[in-house]
Amino acid sequence: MKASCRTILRVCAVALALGAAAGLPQIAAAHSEHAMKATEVAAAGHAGHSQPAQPADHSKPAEHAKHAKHADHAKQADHAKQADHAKQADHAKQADHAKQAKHARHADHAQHAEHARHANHGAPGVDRKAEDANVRFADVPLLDQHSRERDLATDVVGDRIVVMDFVYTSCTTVCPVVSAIMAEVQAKLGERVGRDVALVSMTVDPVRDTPARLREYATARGAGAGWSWLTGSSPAVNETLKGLGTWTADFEDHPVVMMVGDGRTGKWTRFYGFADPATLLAQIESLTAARRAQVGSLTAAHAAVTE
Ligand SMILES: [Cu+2]
Repeated sequence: MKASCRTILRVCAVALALGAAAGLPQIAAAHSEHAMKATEVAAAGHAGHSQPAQPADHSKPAEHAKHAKHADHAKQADHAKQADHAKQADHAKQADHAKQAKHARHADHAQHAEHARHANHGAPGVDRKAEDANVRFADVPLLDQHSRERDLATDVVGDRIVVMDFVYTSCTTVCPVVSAIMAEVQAKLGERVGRDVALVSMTVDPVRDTPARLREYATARGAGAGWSWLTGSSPAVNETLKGLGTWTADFEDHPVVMMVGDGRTGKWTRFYGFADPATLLAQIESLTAARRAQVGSLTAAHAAVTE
């Protein structure tokens, strides 16, 4: 994940600052180290300032020199202020990325859920980074982690509720976090996985991600039977990704996106960034409730007809 890794690393500094603001101890420690350095620099500056740079005779040129110095200081202060503003603007712009970087730095399984929750400030089900998605299932054969040929629309999705992510196994930054989110969703759903809910991980790197490689990756992440890992020929995978609206020219710069949808109703939602597992579960619950309401109204209609 070269390009996006670079992006992620570039914003690590921002993540540090945000971490300090959030009170994360180790990040705050790093931050205070910066503060110490700043103090040292300031002290050095003051030391320079108090050095007997001014001649003792208070001649006019010396006064000018003093003024010039003060003007310089003022300029520097201004610069410092502006730099701060620029930094803050940057922070605002890259806040999302910074969050992602923070997550990537804490790919640890146990910490993960907590961090995923930090990524979304809203209550479960309220995610500003969610949007309705128009989904088209490409009519191409895919392969799952057991090398079985699968049709995404009929074999994998069918009439199930589906949670889908987009990963590649050699990604060391973002994808492990996404997979951990999926693993938590799997754990929370329990026996529903493989029954009315399907979990799907689509590779974005079909060249390297063979079924065997996906199987190994899936096993390492505790993927159960209801969690499909899909690859295929490059054209097939690319067509599939384009249909789902998640294709990028450079797969290493793939967006961090997960989808939740209902194969029965065709209602799909995209979640950008590291989705809170609770948000994904809330979406599944909402789709499940909509199904129940549908069944309820059909039953009522049937009762009315047969009355
Ligand atoms: Cu990745």
